[in-house]
Amino acid sequence: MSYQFPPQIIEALQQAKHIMALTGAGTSAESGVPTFRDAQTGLWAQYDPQELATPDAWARNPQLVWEWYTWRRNLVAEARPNAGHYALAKMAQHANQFTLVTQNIDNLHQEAGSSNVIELHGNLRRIKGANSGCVYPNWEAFTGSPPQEPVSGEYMRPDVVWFGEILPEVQLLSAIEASQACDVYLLIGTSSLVHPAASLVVNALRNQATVIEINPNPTPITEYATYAIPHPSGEILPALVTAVWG
Ligand code: BV8
Repeated sequence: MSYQFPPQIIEALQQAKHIMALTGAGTSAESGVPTFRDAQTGLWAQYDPQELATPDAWARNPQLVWEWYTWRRNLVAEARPNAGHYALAKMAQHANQFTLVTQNIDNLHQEAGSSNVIELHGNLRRIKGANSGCVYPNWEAFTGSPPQEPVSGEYMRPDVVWFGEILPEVQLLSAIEASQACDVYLLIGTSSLVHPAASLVVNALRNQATVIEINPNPTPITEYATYAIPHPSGEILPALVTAVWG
């Protein structure tokens, strides 16, 4: 990796009172999990994720949506955390205060050892009653496409936030609080196109926090970031943790 960290980045992280990290699908790209911007592969090439990840798609064709998520779950089940996930878990041990907020639903931060992960968009490992919202920790216990809750007969759905659905209140409020309190905001592997997650950085910018974007491609935030590091997070994050904390 040819990137040299400006000394100001090292200093900002060493002196940070509260580091917040917001991660997106790019953080899992090096684990082989396709991002939303990647073209869907194979069977799903003809579908647009933003069409399938919606209550309307579920109402129209719950079986298709369930099978799409089963395909994604199997894809994620084969994925392992990459060096970027492990680096964020390590950063949390060094930082005075560290808040990890993710838009991802692949559970890879938890598998890398991160705790207290704030999941803004849910988690593909869990399913919930489509009407009751009653959450079940694993979907293997159920059969059917989509499965039905044995007693009530209600359909089960993935415990994720679809487009047009409100985000879980506690998680969103925690993320907002951290974005307002942090003095370093890491924006990692996200196109910053999906709201309200994408607008959290505005709170950090408003408070003159040091905003560090890690993304090989430019985003709508790049020009406002204090530093933009155009490299993959799986490479940069371990190098950054070593450069800052040895
Ligand atoms: C809501 C779970 C309100 C499901 C997801 C305000 C302004 C504008 C629009 C809206 C707004 N408020 C609401 C909206 C509408 C909508 C929205 O934002 N639409 C966008 C498309 C314009 N938002 C919503 O609907 C949200 N709900 O606000 O409700 C409301 C109010 C009242 C009543 C009802 C509702 C809900 C949004 C959550 C949707 N669910 N996921 C599932 O996954 O199936 S979002 C989903 O897409 C992901 O979770 C993720 O968040 C998003 C994709 O974004 P990224 O993670 O950034 O991934 P992406 O592929 O886009 O980019 C990857 C990046 O990684 C790229 O930049 C790439 O360069 C980079 N990269 C690649 N490789 C690497 C890398 N970076 C580093 N290292 C690498 N190796």
